Amino acid sequence: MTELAAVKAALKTQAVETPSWAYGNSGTRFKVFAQAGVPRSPFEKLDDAAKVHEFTGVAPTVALHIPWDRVDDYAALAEYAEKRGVRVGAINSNTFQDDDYKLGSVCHPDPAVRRKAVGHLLECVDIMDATGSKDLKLWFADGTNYPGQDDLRGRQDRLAEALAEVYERLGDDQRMLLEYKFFEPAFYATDVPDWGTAYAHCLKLGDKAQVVVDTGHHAPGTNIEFIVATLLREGKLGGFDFNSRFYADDDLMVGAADPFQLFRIMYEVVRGGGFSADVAFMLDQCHNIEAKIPAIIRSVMNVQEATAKALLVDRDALAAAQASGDVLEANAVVMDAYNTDVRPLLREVREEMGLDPEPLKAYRASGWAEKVVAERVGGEQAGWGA
Ligand code: PSV
Ligand code: MN
Ligand code: MN
Repeated sequence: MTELAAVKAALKTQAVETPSWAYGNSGTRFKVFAQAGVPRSPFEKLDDAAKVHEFTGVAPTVALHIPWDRVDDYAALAEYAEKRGVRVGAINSNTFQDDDYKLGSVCHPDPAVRRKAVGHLLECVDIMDATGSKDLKLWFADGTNYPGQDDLRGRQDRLAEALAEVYERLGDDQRMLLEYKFFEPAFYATDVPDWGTAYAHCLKLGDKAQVVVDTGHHAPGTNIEFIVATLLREGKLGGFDFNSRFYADDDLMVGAADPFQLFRIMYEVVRGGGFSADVAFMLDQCHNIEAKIPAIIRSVMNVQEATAKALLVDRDALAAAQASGDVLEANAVVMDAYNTDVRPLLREVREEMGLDPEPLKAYRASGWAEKVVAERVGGEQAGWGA
């Protein structure tokens, strides 16, 4: 295989998971601008996700969020997805929306609240069993607002105990993906604030526990690719929640704010063998003012473009420059790849996959947006507050 053929082959195998909550209405705490035609049920979210896969060819799975995507029959939901050419991806738990969770969930001082939270996580594993999902994605809003509010170490002990119970319940081919976030909603101390804390818990739990890197969950200036390289080196990178941030956890389209950062991250993934390993490339975004399906298609394309550029880095030339201490040349090799216009290459890849080379144009011409606006009246509010 020529090198370009290998790059194309890799791009064809890439899979980007889209989040069910990105298809519904969402907003900030100030206002939700409702859009016409948004899904009214988890089934309709899958219909929209199937469209993204139809036009991109690389978005075959959809992450669910419980209870936002609660249904009576999860096996039927999975079957519905499969009939539309997609599958259920990660099951995202939600231990942050009930009044009971004011002081936390699995770290709460009251054992009764902890039990309720663990019960929810175990229910999520039941849903994984019913849908064939392989990943349980855990993000905890747990933390404290004031020094002295609770015992920092005690909360870590409670977290470890809860995680261990859920870990025991996982099947052989199921994983637990632990997500960290440096602040919010708690402001003084967050119980899983960084990759180190997530890593320490996952290490103790075992091979089926891995860390999720949500690109929006870091302080400004954080070198995320270093974290990616380190986790991959340790075999503990479970996946990504991709999105973009300008200020905090903005959940904007991945690759919009800083496409160079996304490229640097994808280079470390390629370099670390994560591209062919079980690293899940998930989106965790909300589309508050832009049309949702086109924004998700655009996001998938942004991931593809960053990946293509990462695959194009001339690693032999880079290694030679690094070994000889040629700082400028090493940087030039990386920048050459980043500055390559990979859009023609991706158009070719799509044509070879039997797709329209222009997914956004093809989606717009398909009439799907007009059809759902006409058919779906009274969309549900997905995401926060659903
Ligand atoms: C909250 O910050 C958050 O965006 C996390 O990143 C989760 O992955 C997501 O919500 C869904 O629970
Ligand atoms: Mn996330
Ligand atoms: Mn987030």
